[in-house]
Amino acid sequence: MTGGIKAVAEAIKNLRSVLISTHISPEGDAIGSELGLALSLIKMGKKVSILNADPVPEFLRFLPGTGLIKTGSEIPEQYDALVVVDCEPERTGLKLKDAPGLKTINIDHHVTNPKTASVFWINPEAAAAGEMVYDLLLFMDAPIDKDIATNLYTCIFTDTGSFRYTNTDADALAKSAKLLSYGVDTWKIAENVYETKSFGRMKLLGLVLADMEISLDGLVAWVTVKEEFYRMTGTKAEDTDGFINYPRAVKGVEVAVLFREAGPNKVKISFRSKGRVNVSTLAENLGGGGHPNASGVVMEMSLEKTRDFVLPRVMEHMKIFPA
Ligand SMILES: [Mn+2]
Repeated sequence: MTGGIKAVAEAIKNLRSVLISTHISPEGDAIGSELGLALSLIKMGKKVSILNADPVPEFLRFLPGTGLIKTGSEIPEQYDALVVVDCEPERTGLKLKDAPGLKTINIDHHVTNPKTASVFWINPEAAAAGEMVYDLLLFMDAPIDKDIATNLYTCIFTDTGSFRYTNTDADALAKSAKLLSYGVDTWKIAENVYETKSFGRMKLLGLVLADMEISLDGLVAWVTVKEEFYRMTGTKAEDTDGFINYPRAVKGVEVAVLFREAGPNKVKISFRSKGRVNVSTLAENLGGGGHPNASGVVMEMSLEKTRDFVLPRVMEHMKIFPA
């Protein structure tokens, strides 16, 4: 195993054909990194395919090159290497065991990456995997044009939460600025990412927010998605994506909880912290897991019983953290 930008650049330079993939449930950084890399490698004369286990979310289909992305998990045989971006090879959902001899090259910014690829470059300092792809293309003196820059800018734009999260540093902004100089249409990206929600999703959000509750001390706010809400608004579970951000956005709230009914005796719970309370230990104590600021657990109980069981434990957990 070897690592670093130089090792990855050298490995990619020598490839004639490349298969690119990313994690299941891909978001902006995952798709943008794949496409930015793919479009540049194609310009270099390489044979490139992209294979993802899950389809491209609709709001990202405006990205240049999305037509190159195929959906499936069977790895075709004729490629020199598999390049995985924004996660480790194991999280692609591809049947890696069926291609044991395949060389893997990994570009990722997650500190949790297990470094299992043949060649890897892991940089947790990078705001997005797309920022790393940009560094790599510059390092390799590879082609960059408006389409490639549009993909890579979208990576940084989405993974920083539109330049709001703590990973928004001078580097991320400087590189975003350079990418914009290729003529990227920033409003087109923002509009597709943030202003293409369905009417039903907005009605669903209305139902969910109408019943938002908050603890007496104002530190914990929670929302509940009942299954009947989907029928009332013509929506699906995936339409609740991002709803947890609303209780967290309440002034004074440190921890937000989302209860989502997923069957008669099944509730999916998400926890989000503003940064001062570690919610990963909270989820672990309930049998789940996650990160310090974002975690979750699935409970096999009715919605009411789940809330009665979990909320006192959240309040108890808050006592560990001095105000
Ligand atoms: Mn990412």
